[in-house]
Amino acid sequence: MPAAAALTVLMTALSRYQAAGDVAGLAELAGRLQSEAPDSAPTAAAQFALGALQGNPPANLATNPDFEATEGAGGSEAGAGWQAEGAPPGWSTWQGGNSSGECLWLEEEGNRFVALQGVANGVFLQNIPVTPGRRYLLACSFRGSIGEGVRAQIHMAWRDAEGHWTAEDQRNGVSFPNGEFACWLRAGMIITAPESAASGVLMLTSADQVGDARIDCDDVLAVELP
Ligand SMILES: [Ca+2]
Repeated sequence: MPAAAALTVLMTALSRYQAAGDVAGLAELAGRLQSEAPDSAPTAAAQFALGALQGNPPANLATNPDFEATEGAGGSEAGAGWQAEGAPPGWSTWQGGNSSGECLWLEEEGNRFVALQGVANGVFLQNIPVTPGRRYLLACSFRGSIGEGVRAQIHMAWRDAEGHWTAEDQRNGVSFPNGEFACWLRAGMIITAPESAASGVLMLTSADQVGDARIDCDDVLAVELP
């Protein structure tokens, strides 16, 4: 199905599910369309699902999702190369060997957020316990400079009960659109935990940033859908 047609189908069907308050139906449809829909469709699906959840929102599984907490453990559960130093409580940072940019925790007008600046391959990440077969809605706010060729995402990868990467073909993310964004925008997606997964590794990623271009992220949401 062409991307535009998939999006039209998605929006129409999601409207019906939302009107019925059928969050499970929303998640099912979003999961089926995710592989063929454009980047904007996962965000639309997540927005519709959030709308249906209003009044009875599930708990946010992310630790320190708004980056406001300044006390507590420095990093999320460690993985190879994860850095806790300088990261907000609950979060770690990671950069690939080819990357020498900055993973920043900033404050502006009383609001704290994180930023990826000049990274060839940089990530803020944290571990989130998941149940195999359940669907999860991930979302975050973003703004900044996302030039052509830059790939920035909210992304989920999977680890098994021993902490090893698993189901690498079932990791997925939704890309932030390219452009210059002074205001906060929202991106989101719905994803199903693979059978072998004991935890998800929620990532805010950027790759191939040029110069000192910076992408900011805030207000992460990770909820298990009904
Ligand atoms: Ca914040």
